[in-house]
Amino acid sequence: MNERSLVLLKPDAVQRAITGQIISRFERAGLKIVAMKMVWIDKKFASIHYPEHLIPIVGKKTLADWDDMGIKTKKTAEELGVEIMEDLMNFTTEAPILAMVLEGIHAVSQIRKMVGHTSPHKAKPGTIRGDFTTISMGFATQRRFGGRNLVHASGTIEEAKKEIDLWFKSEEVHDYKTVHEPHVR
Ligand code: FUP
Repeated sequence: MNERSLVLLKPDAVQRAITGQIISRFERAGLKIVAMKMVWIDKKFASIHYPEHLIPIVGKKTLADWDDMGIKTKKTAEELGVEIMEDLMNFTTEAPILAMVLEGIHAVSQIRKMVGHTSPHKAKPGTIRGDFTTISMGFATQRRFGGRNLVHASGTIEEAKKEIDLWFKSEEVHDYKTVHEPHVR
C-alpha cells in the first residue's frame, strides 16, 4: 500500500509561480518527496510521456466538454485528439516542468483525488485544479491553447512505475525517513 507516483508541475504551474503552494498541499497530506528536479523537455520526450494511444481519449474529453457547453462539431474524437496532442506537445515544452516522485500510503489514488478532474472546470473546489484555474479542456482545444491543467499525476500503480522510470534514474529517487512519518501514516 506504500506507493510512489510521478507528479509533474507543468509549465503553467511553473510560470505562474505556484509550485510552492502546490507542493505544500502534498506535504501537508503526509506525502513524502523522494525525488525532484526541473526539466525542460523536448517534443520527442513529451511524445513518450504522452503516447499516441491517448489520441482518442483526450479527444473524447474535449467532446464531453463541448457537449456540456452546447458546442457542436463534425470532428471525431480521433481528429480532435490529433490537434490536442499537437497543442499538448507545444504546451509541455514551452517552459520547464518541475518533476517529482511522491511516496505514501495509497499515494497514487490520493494524489489523483487531490489534483481533481482533468478538465479544471469539472474539478471540485478544494482540488488543485479546482482551486487554481477555471479553464476547461474544451476551451483549451477551441483556442488551440494546450490543456493547461497545472499538474500531471500517474493514473495507476503500473503507470506510475513506468513513468518514474522514464523521468528519473534509480539513483535520483531517495529512500529516507522523515521525523513526522509515524504520525502522518
Ligand atoms: P489526466 O489523466 O488527467 O492527465 O488526463 P489524460 O490522460 O486524459 O490527458 C492527457 C493530457 O491531455 C492532460 F494533461 C490534459 C490534456 N488534454 C487536453 O489538452 N485536452 C483535452 O481535451 C483532454 C486532455
